[in-house]
Amino acid sequence: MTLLLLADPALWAAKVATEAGALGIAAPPPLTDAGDALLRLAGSTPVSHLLVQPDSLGCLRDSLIEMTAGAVDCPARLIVLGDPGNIFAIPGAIHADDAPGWLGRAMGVPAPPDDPVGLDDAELLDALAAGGLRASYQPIVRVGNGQAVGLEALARLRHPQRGMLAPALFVPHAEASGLGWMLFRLLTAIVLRDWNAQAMARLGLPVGLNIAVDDILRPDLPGWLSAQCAAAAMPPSMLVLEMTETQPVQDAAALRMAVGRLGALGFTVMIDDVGPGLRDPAGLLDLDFTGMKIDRLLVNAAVRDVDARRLLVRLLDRARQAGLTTVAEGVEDAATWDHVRALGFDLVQGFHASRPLPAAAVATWHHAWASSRA
Ligand code: G
Ligand code: MN
Repeated sequence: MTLLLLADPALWAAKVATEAGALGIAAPPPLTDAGDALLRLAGSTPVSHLLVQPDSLGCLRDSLIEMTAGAVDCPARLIVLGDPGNIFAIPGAIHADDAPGWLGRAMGVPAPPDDPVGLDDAELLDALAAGGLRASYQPIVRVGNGQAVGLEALARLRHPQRGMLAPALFVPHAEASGLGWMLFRLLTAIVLRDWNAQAMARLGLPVGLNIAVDDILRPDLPGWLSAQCAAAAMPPSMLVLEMTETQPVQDAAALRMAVGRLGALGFTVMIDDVGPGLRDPAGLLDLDFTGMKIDRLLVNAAVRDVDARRLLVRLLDRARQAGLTTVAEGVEDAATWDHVRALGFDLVQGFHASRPLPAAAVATWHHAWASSRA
């Protein structure tokens, strides 16, 4: 149980310490501000509960509510201190009462059940119609010096009863029933809007979108993407397509043409989720991809396991020979970071740098991360 306290210490520190003490939990030292809370939630050490006084949330209010709306990006739940009246009601949060024992009661409120059942077409369309599709942005940083060099947009879907859902619960089904291209276009529109409305354009951070092989092969993709970027005043070089080989590539010549065409228009195309399951590393790496992202399971296995490390080193060598930028995914701690740096990776992504963030929180993370490394 790791608690955080974001509230006026004069009002809350002693009360919270008494309640925590009765539960045998260490009293959380008050955070300095909402930015501090955001960084703690974004870090790899899991936080169980964030205790907040609503007026301490400041301009990060929506981001902190979104990050705690479901366990997809971070496990923390929000406990709202003080007056449980309607004015400060935060949807999805736990509102503490003020009778002795309130902390134990608030922490005892069960989380929504983690239902592994995916959405069918009708449920997906309902959630989309309700405006539930959004993107979380996970920073990608240079392993040598920690510089932030980009973001990956990860699809999330807010479900009216089940909270925020991970893509595994709706993307595979959508793709199987022919809704994958629609979902890709909707998410692209959200990312382009976020890129301009939030700080990403100003920070000059390219953003990655996941795309299925079927969609990368579509003849209308390059024109559609170019038009969208032009309308959003986003240079194509700021858009990275991350292609996952979920189906074996049937037509390597067609894929070569498609990747070449996107590259000629200025888009970056990476090969994503590379791991033991990749069917034909040599064949794919001969195409005009600009980078290769190694799956987090392989990255973490390689820390402990000799065979996994051998495979990883072989893939890295091939990628380097092909001139590809290499990204290690799922780097959760300093030891793994050091390991992938020693292996020669260019970039890393994972909880050690940051968990996926709401768009409105990227600038706060970027500023704090840069200052902590200065
Ligand atoms: O398995 P796959 O690579 O598809 O998982 C992607 C998901 O993994 C993302 O939705 C993201 O939330 C999560 N993720 C990102 N970085 C890390 C990390 O460092 N550790 C773990 N366990 N999950 C991560
Ligand atoms: Mn990806």
